[in-house]
Amino acid sequence: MKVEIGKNLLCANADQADKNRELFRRRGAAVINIISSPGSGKTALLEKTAQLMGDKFKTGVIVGDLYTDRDARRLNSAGATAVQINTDGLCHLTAAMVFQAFKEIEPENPDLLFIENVGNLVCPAAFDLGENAKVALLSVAEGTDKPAKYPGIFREAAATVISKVDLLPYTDFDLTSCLTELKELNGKMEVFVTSARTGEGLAKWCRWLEEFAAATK
Ligand SMILES: Nc1nc2c(ncn2[C@@H]2O[C@H](COP(=O)(O)OP(=O)(O)OP(=O)(O)O)[C@@H](O)[C@H]2O)c(=O)[nH]1
Ligand SMILES: [Mg+2]
Repeated sequence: MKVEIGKNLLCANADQADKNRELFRRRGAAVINIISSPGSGKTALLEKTAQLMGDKFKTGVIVGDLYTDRDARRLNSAGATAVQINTDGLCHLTAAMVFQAFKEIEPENPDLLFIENVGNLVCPAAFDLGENAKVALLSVAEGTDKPAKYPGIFREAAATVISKVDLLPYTDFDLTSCLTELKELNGKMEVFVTSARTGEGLAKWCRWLEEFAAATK
């Protein structure tokens, strides 16, 4: 019984995700679903991205958190158009939530739409939101072993952003071995080594986003 409920839930979500995908296509928005553990730096990366992409792209963000609108306020201050979803305890976003939130952002006609998922490396990977690509984020403070222990999202992601590399000297994170494990999990994936604090790696990340947006149109 439990399995059937789970299946129905995922099927209903998949149907709505297809509708979202078609809507995003018609509106000319390239959509990226960003997935990582809590606090690994999703909002910080998107704040910097919105500032760096500035004139080139209209950046929209749909941001999911269990509670508070703090991330949306941060992102709006950084120049993005951000809409907050509060899941009230749910550990991931669903396609229906994103559909509702997109209605608020649609009049702004974003060319690049990020969905910052709820901080969680596991459940969000199971829910298609209608995005064109998933991007995983992993901070150097979390430990080198995370891709091997939570492989699902890294296998699916078009790119992984390794964040907070300014903290490398203060951690035991082994960048070389992490890069090797990521390559083994998903040889096609782009990997960016970044710091939102120092700006390292962000120009390369933004170039990739530009190419991604152009290829998606
Ligand atoms: N040193 C350093 N700190 C960072 C960097 N990026 C983010 N932080 C800090 O890490 C903390 C969490 O960053 P957020 O951007 O809020 O992380 P998040 O993934 O959006 O968090 P949730 O939305 O709660 O899952 C904040 O105190 C940031 O200032 C970075 O590149 N270097
Ligand atoms: Mg955040």
